[in-house]
Amino acid sequence: AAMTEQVSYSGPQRIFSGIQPTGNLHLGNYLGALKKFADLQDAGWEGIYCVVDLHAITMPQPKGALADQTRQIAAAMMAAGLDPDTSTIFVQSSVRAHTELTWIFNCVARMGWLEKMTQFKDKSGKDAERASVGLFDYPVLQAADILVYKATHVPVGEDQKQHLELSRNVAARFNQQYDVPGFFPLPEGLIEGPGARIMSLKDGTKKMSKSDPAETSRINLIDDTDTIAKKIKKAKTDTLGDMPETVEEMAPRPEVANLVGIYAALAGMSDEQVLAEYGGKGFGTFKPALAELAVEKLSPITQKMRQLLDDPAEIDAAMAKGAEKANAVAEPIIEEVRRVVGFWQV
Ligand code: AQP
Repeated sequence: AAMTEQVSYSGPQRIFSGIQPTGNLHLGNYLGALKKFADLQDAGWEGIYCVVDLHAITMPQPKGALADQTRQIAAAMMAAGLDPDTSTIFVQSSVRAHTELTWIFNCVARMGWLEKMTQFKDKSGKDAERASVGLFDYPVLQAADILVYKATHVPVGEDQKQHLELSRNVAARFNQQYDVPGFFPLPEGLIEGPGARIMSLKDGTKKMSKSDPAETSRINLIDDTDTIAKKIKKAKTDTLGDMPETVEEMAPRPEVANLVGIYAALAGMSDEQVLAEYGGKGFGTFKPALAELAVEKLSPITQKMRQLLDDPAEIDAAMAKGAEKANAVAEPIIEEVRRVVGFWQV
């Protein structure tokens, strides 16, 4: 279980979150992360949003692709509604404090904590001996990302719950080990809500993921209207008949629950409300309605993304400004950390 503390952090509330520049963004990334970021910004939260390219290199990336992939994620963040003047949007590798704090946290985190991480087990597969040390250390870098800004809240999808708990443990242990109660906040997830766990369109028990080899398992943000409609039409359901009438009836039907959840998240409705409208109807009615809704919600974002990428000067200027703003927050904090650790002061 995550540690708790006697003295709690009393600094300002602040959000941090990141997205890796690896492959195409999908509906899960949008609903679990991007859409939440924009909603939180609009609700008045101070937010720091990062394209985490240091995380991306924990797995091999195609030669020369990293900068373009980074620009795509930056474009997606902006297209989803993050405003570089209101929020801080930047590229992780342009703020050196992330890597410096990672090293210090490497000496705070315990091997046993990292060995429990299921994402490492999943991603390293059967050949864990050949995985990069970086992949193993990924959650420590993530803790540094959050805490180098003393961020208190982290909007992410449910797959990141375990990593977030590790961040809390690192923060608590640092505070304890260096006898600085309340120095780092113990960051809390903002995970709940529709869209926290979007599943594969082909298997309702597996999360929708960039790395799934089956293209039809996910809806990409850059998919055109026809492709989105086709993928939804072909999405797996089951042989248990028409749409369920209640949430209880839906419980043993993971594929159906996923489609209803997607509808709910896109429409800003609850599952109950979706079932009140579509319960008892056939999938021949529900799927086209879902496809239409997905296109309606995603196409303005896709369009804006394409427009930004056609003339990347705006993105690049935003990232430069974001790096400056992020550095301005991180530098004084890493300075404090150096003092707390007791390094030589020049
Ligand atoms: N299926 C999902 N449902 C809800 N949220 C999701 N996220 C990812 N998948 C889902 C959230 O998206 C954010 C960005 O995550 P990332 O950049 O770490 O992307 P990822 O985890 O590499 O994306 P994938 O598709 O999950 O990649 P692979 O295939 O590598 O596993 C995070 O907030 C994440 O929770």
